[in-house]
Amino acid sequence: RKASLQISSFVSKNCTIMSVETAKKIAAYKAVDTYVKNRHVIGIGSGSTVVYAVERLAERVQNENLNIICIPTSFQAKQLIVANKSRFQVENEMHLSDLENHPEIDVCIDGADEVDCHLNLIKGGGGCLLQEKIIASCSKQFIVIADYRKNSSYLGEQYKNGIPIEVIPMAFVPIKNRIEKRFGGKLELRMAIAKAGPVVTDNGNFILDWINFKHNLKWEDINREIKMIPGVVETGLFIKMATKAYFGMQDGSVKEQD
Ligand code: ABF
Repeated sequence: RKASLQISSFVSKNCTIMSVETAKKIAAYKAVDTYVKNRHVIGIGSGSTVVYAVERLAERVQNENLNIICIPTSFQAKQLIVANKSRFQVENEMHLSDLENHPEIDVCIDGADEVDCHLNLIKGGGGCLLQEKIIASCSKQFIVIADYRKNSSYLGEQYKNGIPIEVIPMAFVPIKNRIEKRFGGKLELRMAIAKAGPVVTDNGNFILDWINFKHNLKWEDINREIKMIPGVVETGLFIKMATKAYFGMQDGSVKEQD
């Protein structure tokens, strides 16, 4: 089956504007085409951009007879791998595995909520930050794929939903109070739709979203300090972890940042 990249776009005053979905797709395809090689162990991120990466991966597995091993970063990622395996009938070549069997990953491909000019990230808007960070930390190369809206000069410039912090449920109030007192801003317990109750992560934890934080903070120090608070499981600050970012742009190009 010939791989095809269908571009949806509209023309405005002589320039072509790509849709956000197309921007995600071209970034994802570029990352998969550039970094995935036969027999690679691949970390599969979470979120809507990664859907295109797995789609492309499955196409390449089928077209090029690749043999790859996929390690999911979430329940969603696992389902995505399983769905594409059956869709493309590549049962024997696109293997689903885990860190027990494959503790060393060649390349992890994942989305982000925001990427600053130093390649620091906010992740976890979708709630999967803990497993995403574990998988990224086990990967030789960590490639970020995103649309143009995620490309910022500093964290918090465009993304206003806050920095997610995954916490042990019984500790969410003291953790919230300590971070607000020490660093300012406000932490909100993430609630499910219609406020039916707190969002519970794949790991059984709660998420606090840190909003209205100051900009241009020393994120490496802050990340370390927050992680030392008892009850904090992980933060959505991915500092100095990414190897490269691909942004699908409005003009149809893919911007690279490393
Ligand atoms: C996950 O998906 C998260 O860490 C991040 O919050 C989100 C990005 O999602 P999308 O690709 O849908 O923008 O990787």
